[in-house]
Amino acid sequence: VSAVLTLRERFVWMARMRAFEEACLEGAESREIHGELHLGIGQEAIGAGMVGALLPGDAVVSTHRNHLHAIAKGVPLRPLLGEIYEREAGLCRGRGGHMHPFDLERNFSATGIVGSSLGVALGYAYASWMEKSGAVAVGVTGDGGVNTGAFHESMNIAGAWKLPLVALVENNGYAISVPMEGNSATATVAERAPAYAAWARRVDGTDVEAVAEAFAEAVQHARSGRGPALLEATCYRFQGHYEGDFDLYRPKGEKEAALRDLDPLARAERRLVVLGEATDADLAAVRESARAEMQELLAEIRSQPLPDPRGALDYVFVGSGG
Ligand SMILES: Cc1ncc(C[n+]2csc(CCOP(=O)(O)OP(=O)(O)O)c2C)c(N)n1
Repeated sequence: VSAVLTLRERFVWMARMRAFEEACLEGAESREIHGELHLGIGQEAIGAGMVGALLPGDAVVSTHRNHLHAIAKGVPLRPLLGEIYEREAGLCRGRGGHMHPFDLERNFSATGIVGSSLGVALGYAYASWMEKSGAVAVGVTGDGGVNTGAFHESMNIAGAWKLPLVALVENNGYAISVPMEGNSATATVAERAPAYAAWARRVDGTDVEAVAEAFAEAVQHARSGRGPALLEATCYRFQGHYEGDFDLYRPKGEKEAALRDLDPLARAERRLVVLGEATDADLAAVRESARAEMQELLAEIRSQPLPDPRGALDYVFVGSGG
């Protein structure tokens, strides 16, 4: 179905994803980006693990923390970053912003309503079944989102009707400040799968090869008509919940340990060096070139105009503007 990527190729994707997120971080610090900004730094192995597994007709519906999934689905970086920087030339002409990138051509969307990505993805999955298109819908959510009614309802119907839905759960340990054990009746999300007649796997979401393998299998299962797949990928969120979060809820030393052991880029680098597939200098050059690419893009976007405030409602409602 999909071209299999090498570890080195996936590392390049992760480096570009990290640099993309850092380019966004810059906009939060300079206050060029308004509102809450949720970054996926630390979660790049999930985004990069998705690359290559989906067909153009497949859909991805993401969350408030959506940039890496958009990149994985093939949304071009220029309009994506332009949208996050609220530019008229952005993906949604600057009206959606960071939380609501929407790309009809690439079947990518996101919602800030926690858990509801699953319901939207379920709609795509139902359409695929009705039209016999063979398309799969991926609904992304977090360890918090899986406790919403929308998640249970969507998974149940997908199981009952054997719809091609993949629930991709990024378990980064916290829902804002609440750890998984504070709001989940089960220790893992994957163990809920039998209640939905779903295929399930729990994978180390900081190991890009493990994610790639498990995600491809989840997609294949959903596409085969055997019902939904539930893939739980564990990881660690290195930034605050959003940029501006006081970040006072983590036990002492936890983040430092995670930075040492669970950084997906560092993990891939160590493996590439051990396998003799890259040197430290090669890998540093990959990171540097990703940073240069994003800085160049950012400079271009900064020179672009913001939308005219008089057009704030254009393109927002059917028949308004455009
Ligand atoms: C229905 C709904 N309730 C509450 C919120 C506020 N909120 C935004 S993000 C978030 C936590 C989400 O946690 P999780 O699903 O684990 O995703 P993460 O932020 O860790 O990626 C909450 C409660 C919301 N956006 N939507």
